[in-house]
Amino acid sequence: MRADIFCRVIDNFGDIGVCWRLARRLAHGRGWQVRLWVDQLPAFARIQPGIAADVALQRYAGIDIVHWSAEPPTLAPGDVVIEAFACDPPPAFVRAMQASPPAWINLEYLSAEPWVEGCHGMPSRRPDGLVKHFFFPGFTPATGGLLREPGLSAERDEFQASGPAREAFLQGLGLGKAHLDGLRHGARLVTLFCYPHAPLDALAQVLSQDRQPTLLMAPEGVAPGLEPLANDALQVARVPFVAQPDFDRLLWCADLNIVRGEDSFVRAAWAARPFIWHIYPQQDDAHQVKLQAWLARYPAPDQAQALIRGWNASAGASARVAAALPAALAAPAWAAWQEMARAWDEAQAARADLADNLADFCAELAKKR
Ligand code: TRH
Repeated sequence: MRADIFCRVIDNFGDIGVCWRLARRLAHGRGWQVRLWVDQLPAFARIQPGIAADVALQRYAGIDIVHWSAEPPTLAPGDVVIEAFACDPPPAFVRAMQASPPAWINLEYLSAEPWVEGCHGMPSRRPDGLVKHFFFPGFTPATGGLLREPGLSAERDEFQASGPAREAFLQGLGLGKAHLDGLRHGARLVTLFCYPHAPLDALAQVLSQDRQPTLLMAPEGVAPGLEPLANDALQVARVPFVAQPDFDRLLWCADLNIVRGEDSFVRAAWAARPFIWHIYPQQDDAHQVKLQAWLARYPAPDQAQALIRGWNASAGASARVAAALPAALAAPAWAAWQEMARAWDEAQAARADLADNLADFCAELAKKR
């Protein structure tokens, strides 16, 4: 199969993050020839060292990468066209699709809302006769599933079982001796990848007064106001932006991950450790519905649910986090949350992943053509 994946970067790194993972899964897992069209290469280069931010055509990890500029190159469509998040491939490319219509997929945003099941896989015929199919990621068998590499659980479990592997990895990220010593002596490791409106004051207030010390690791440029909030009990360390596999490993290292968007959220689930989701804010609080839908499928203890709701509250987030965080980190909630995170990962890992589901779906469409 030859596939074209189209990615328009709306904001931050999630759009390209999802597309890049999907491209690798289809190319490396299914042997597809993948061409990834990206409009903003600098965002791509942040999460994948080695990507040139100013090149029209390049090849990386066996995948062709096309700069989707105002005047994109003329290339014949493959057997499958995947547009991420309704990004509308270039009109000339769509016209060229008429000659031999490919399987055309609109990969939607992830949501746990029940209506997704009814819309997953639905066709939509256009006036020009081309048919687009909606493909919805999701948490249930009636959806397209979630991106997850085969062998992930085994690799993660081996890594998490090895103290020296964690230490060597963190050292490689630039963590100094004092911080590594702190972790060796029982400091809690928390990663923080959040949006600018996160209730950091409350997070810092609780952690800096806790009996167990914390090392808070945040990527460069995220939550720039953290450092002044540190004290003996709450240490702050910066990590550079790293490629996705290392970002995943960082999440595997932590006791608690604070993540955001869509892709880091899924990867925190795959760390099989407790995490707080900072959901991407939408107009009119539409994200709150998505958050509730996910929490209904994430059976964390009440204290953890209260914390996640508080973290995302449109008003009074700091007070709610200050009240909820100590309870979520204390017994018995913390142990229950840890156990639940492992069980939730295991349950999701038992399902086929999004790339396999999508490849099978496209193969079925191809048969019908
Ligand atoms: O960056 P995000 O906030 O992105 C998105 C987009 O803004 C999008 O428009 C919006 O609709 C969506 O959120 C909900 O969050 P996300 O999805 O978690 O993407 C971050 C990506 O960056 C993810 O693929 C992991 C990657 N990453 C690295 O590879 N290395 C790193 O060091 C870091 C910090 C992140």
